[in-house]
Amino acid sequence: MPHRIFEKSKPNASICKLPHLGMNKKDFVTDFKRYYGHRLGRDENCRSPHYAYEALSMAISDRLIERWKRTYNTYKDENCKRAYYLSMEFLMGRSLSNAMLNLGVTDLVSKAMYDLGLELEELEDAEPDAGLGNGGLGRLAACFIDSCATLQLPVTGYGLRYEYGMFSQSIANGEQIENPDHWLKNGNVWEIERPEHNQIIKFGGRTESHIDEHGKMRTAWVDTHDIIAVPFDTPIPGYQNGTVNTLRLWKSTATEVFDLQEFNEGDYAESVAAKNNAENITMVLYPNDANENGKALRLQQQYLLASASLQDIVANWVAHHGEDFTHFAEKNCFQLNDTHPSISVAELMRLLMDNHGLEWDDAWEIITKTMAYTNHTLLPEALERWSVGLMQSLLPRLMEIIFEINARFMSEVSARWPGDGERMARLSIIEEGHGKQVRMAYLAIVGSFSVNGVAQLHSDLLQQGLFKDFYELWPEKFNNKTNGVTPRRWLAACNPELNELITETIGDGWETNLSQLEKLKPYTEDKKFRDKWYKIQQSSKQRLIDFNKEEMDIELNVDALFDIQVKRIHEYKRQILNVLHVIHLYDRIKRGDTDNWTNRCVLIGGKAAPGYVMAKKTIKLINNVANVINNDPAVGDKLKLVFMPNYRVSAMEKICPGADLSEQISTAGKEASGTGNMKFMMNGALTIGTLDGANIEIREEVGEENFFLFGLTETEVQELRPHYNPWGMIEADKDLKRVMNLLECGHFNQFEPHIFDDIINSLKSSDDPWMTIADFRSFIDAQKQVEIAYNDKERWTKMSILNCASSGKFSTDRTISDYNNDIWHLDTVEIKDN
Ligand code: 26Q
Repeated sequence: MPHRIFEKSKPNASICKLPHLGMNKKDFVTDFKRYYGHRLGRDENCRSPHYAYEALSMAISDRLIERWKRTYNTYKDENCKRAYYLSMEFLMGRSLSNAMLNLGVTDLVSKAMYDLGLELEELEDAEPDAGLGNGGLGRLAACFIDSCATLQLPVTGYGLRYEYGMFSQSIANGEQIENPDHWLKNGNVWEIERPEHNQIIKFGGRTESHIDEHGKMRTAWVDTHDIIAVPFDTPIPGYQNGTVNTLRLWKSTATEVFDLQEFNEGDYAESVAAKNNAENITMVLYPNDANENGKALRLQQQYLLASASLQDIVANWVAHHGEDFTHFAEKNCFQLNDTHPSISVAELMRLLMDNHGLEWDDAWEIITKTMAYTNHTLLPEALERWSVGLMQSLLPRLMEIIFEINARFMSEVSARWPGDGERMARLSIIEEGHGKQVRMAYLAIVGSFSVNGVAQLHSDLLQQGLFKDFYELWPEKFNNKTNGVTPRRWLAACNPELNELITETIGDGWETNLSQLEKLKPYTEDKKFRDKWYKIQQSSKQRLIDFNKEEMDIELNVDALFDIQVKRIHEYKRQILNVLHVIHLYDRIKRGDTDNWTNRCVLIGGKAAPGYVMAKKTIKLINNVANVINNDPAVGDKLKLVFMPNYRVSAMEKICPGADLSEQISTAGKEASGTGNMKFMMNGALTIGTLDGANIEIREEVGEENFFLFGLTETEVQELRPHYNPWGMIEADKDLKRVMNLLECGHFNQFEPHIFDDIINSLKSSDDPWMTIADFRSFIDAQKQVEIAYNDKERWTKMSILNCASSGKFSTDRTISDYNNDIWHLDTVEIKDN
């Protein structure tokens, strides 16, 4: 009876036994044609590169899936310890070129497509970005899982499958317009839906206590409104090593049971509305990257991620080990990407106690041996807080557990510091006051065995400031893990020409052992090598020029200094300081102060959170200043200012190879790490930067003579703050005074009176938290040094090579090795050919 095959308890392996898929040109051509013609039903009349992209991606994806199964089976057979990276954001960008690189087939596929009359780059550009993140934190998660697979570590990423990712940005009249990003509208060849692993997520309702058959007090969470979380898996290939790990993203849908219930009660409309509500949870990524906004939907998203992922992992444990959790903590580790998934601390308690019968102490021991928390911000206003009232109504059982965690924690504190009520109030997970709030960072710290910052300065400042009391209590929990970026995407794939030159010079191996780039250092003295390096930089600049011409129809000169600042728009990142410098250069041109002039193109890109008024005004200012400068015939090629719209992962892949100068100019002590700084450095750009975040470590690695430093240190910022007097500084600096005059007289907003008043006022305010004016003089002077260096082509090229050669530390392979050695303690797993 064939239809019963799938009901047999023993899985039928024979249906999966297949010969290995071929990895040569001919096999790719055959598969490509079959997908293109048969699966997608297209022919030679099809004018869109989209289907060719899809057909090729299917052929590539097949090869990944083959290795994916082998990896899955190997992990299962080895019963190895696993880690889980829990993150509300995975900013993956495009998959095709990365998959080909990691399978080692880029060149042969490129030739195969060429034989078919197709240009590989055109197909790659047809892929939409998976923009499931805001910026640094989301892209870090993507780089991390790439490195985990490359290091053959059994790590799974867990996140949300937003229907709409980060909005796409366009500019009208100089202002940001947000357009919804329906990235899934043409389907997604890289994912596999796995309804067999659906999880039920509870919301609302109330709790009920009862005594169980053993006389123990038990709590049940009842009368809940349930939704279903459906997992979609994406393969994450390591670099040419046979490992393919998993990124599992949850999508919310309505439960049939629930619908039926409401329907039976006659509330048809209610039931349809409830279904919509359930499907809404993973509809859209919240586009703010700093300020918490307290929206119920966001809390629902966070809980969905935590609950679905933990239930998935616990169910898998029970399937293999039964209800015995004695060894759970030896085999599992959770890394929390900021506080966003930190409700996990309470959710794992709930699952272990309410669903699996563990006692509080046993469950708590598991939590505090498996949870690890990474902080990504020093801005106190960005620390997540949720109102107790909201939590009680949405997640009543979780709120009870958090109260209990806090009560036990408070008694620990009072045992250590008897009678110190102020300290207790400072440390409490519950912030008392008008509306009680849950401090999510404190919940994460109390529940975790490890707390880390993302660059040395950031980790130090956390211990001295934001988390000082916790550091005093548990110094052993605190550690630093300096960020990195994956050199596969951010050098090997995005800069093929430099890739080739590096490999022909020092051999391969640097892709997975980036400190080997050091071997380039002697070649700074080799004129032939320098010429090649310079030529490649120039051709990357030309490609960036072409990209800009395509996207916004502006002509740039390849001989100009390409000065680039791309990142989210935020006051602390000080795009305005960059603009002040541009206005100063413009002023010099207009004054005729142009001896030894260096032509410069200043490119700025980034998205503003839709509700962040100052950030949106900054975009408008950049565009208005650009308009005046770029249309002034007296300026010509001497200076250009361009706002590049819709900055995203795939744009950065074209931008970072074409940069001469990388702008990392945040107020010292505000940027936790930065990762764009590392991408630029790896591609040979020089940095102008403050002593902030990972800039400090970049400068240490490359040497102070190869880094343009300016600005106050974090300590100096603190010392100056009480007497900060921007007005006095403006009066004392002729150049600054002229720049401020141009702004204030409305030179850049002639027909839009007062639109920049807020910006001007905040610059001139002694309370300006970002102290932009304080760093103006030092920034201008450092920019002067940049010009002197740039005018000496040989010197600049040497410095460029040294920046790339010194970037080894900033590979996420190093970062992930550090996480693994200090926190996760996973064994590497070779993949068997099973
Ligand atoms: C929180 C609550 C509600 C809605 C949104 C958020 C939210 C979302 C994203 C808060 C923060 C973020 C993202 C933060 C982020 O990207 N931080 C950056 O992390 C990088 C990786 O560690 C660092 O390099 C940057 O310095 C840091 O700014």
